[in-house]
Amino acid sequence: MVLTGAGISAESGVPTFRGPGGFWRSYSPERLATAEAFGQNPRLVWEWYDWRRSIVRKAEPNAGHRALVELERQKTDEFREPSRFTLVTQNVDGLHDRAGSRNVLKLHGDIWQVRCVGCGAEERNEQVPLEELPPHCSCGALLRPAVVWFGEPLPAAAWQRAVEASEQAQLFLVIGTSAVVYPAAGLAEVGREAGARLAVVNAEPTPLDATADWVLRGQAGELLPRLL
Ligand code: BV8
Ligand code: ZN
Repeated sequence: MVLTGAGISAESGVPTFRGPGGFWRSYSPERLATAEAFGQNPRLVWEWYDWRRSIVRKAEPNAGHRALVELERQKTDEFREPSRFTLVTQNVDGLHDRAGSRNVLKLHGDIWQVRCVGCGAEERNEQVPLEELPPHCSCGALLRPAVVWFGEPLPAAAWQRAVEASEQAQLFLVIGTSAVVYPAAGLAEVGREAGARLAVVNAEPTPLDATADWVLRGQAGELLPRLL
């Protein structure tokens, strides 16, 4: 079981949330990644996502993403049961998929998906920059990014599968996350209670370090290939 956060995409040039480059203009993600902010000012929120989409579009998966693809291939071939390896991410950048990871569980949605606030239609939108800001659905209503904002529930199916994988894990690998956002960060506790060993790979200390069996301090792009 692997849980990743923004740190695994940092070496691809994608800003993390809470790091030095994490803020945008004078707003914090916690202020912009909310339904309230979108309701008040959909244009401003979409300007933020348009900017992030333009950065993600230029980003390439890094050695950390690729090491997880190789780990998945080994685990899957070795046991010939795909369920022996589960990759869960809090990231919305889609870099795990572009690196070649299969069935990535996206707990916080996908920056390349949009959803109509009126009719609920969901579709892929890869326009960079967006042709219309904010974009509208063919039904006339506003489109929103199909990501999970603060105060919103996580997608039930992905969450359920992430909990099941955590309960069955022998090894729980947490990579590149400050582990402050719940319920995602709580998966490590689910794993430990079910008997998993916990390894944290992160550039800075996290609240999980105290209960981890191993803490690897450094850059995921450097440590994961060595770990592999
Ligand atoms: C929910 C999508 C309920 C949008 C995101 C008070 C106490 C506890 C909890 C709460 C509280 N008040 C509110 C809550 C709940 C809240 C929460 O946890 N808040 C936190 C901030 C306190 N959670 C929610 O609201 C969740 N929903 O609870 O709903 C509910 C239930 C039922 C019905 C209705 C409602 C929803 C949370 C999801 C929010 N959406 N993103 C978008 O991306 O635009 S969260 C956002 O944070 C991203 O998804 C991101 O992935 C996530 C976590 O951040 P990280 O990935 O960890 O990134 P960060 O920058 O923090 O850290 C990066 C780390 O990498 C650092 O440690 C750094 O050192 C390290 N690093 C950097 N470079 C490298 C590296 N490591 C290795 N190598 C490197 N090169
Ligand atoms: Zn619509």
